[in-house]
Amino acid sequence: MSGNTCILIGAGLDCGKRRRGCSMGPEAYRVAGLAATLAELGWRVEDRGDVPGPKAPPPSPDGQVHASAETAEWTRLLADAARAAMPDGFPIFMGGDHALSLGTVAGLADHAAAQRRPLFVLWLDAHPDIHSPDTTASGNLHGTPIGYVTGQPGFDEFPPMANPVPPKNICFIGLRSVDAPERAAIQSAGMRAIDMRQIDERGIAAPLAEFIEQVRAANGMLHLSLDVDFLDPAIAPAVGTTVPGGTTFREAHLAMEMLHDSNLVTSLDLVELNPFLDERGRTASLMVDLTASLFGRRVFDRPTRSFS
Ligand code: HAR
Ligand code: MN
Ligand code: MN
Ligand code: MN
Repeated sequence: MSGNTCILIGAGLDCGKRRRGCSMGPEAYRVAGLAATLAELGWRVEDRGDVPGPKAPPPSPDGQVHASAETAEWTRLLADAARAAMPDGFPIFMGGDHALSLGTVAGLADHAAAQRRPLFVLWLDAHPDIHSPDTTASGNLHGTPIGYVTGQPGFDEFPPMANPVPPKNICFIGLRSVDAPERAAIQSAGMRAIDMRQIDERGIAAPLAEFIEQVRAANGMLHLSLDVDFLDPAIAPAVGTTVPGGTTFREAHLAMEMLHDSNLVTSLDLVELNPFLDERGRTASLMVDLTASLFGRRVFDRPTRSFS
């Protein structure tokens, strides 16, 4: 992990879908002790508070695509926040629903381009979120960030993506709910897409190690976008879109531990936590514990080994 300062940025946007509650996410992470947990691991922690959303959320007639003007404004604000934070440390964007990644990844891509380094994105999620406003059937923009950041058409209301992320630099892990246009997009672009069957057959370590080696070989910066529904709903109930058959407690921690050891991750989104749906804070606490593994919590030090 690079540097020794992490920057907490609350981004309680709740407009990427219709069921509300993700606006409470940033506060839930604070209550669950994210800052103290990172400080115990030796990190300097700076909490920049919450990005205020659009001042007067532009009214969106509830048509086919939900709240697109408001989401576009959040995209601008979060891209600015990401560009501003990167020179100062490791930003952790506390969501908020997954529509926040339209902004964070756009800003991170600008930063990486200025550093002349490629940006890679690891998308831990039941869903690939690769729709565009033209292909979405639900009209929920939290299903579109990968479409936006790879430069797909249809995002006319949004800031133009100055530095699109090449599809080959993206890796999905945990997929188990994929719509037909999404499957076509992933296959035609030849993207790395690890579904739950592959995890069942190979474990999570081998495919993750392959992606880590790709990032390392390219001297890339690596953004991790962690959707609560990557986890099995039995251990992480606080999410609007539960999909059975998700990753286990240890699969998720192992992924975080390997990513820590890789020393390649430079930024993190924590998304889709809906505290209104939680059970005594257990999902928020699990997300904090996974973040702790990413930032170096371990049982014992061990020699580096390869998983492939
Ligand atoms: N693919 C479906 C849609 O477009 C479901 C998207 C759900 N997205 C999330 N984020 N929960 O991963 O509506
Ligand atoms: Mn700054
Ligand atoms: Mn998602
Ligand atoms: Mn999801």
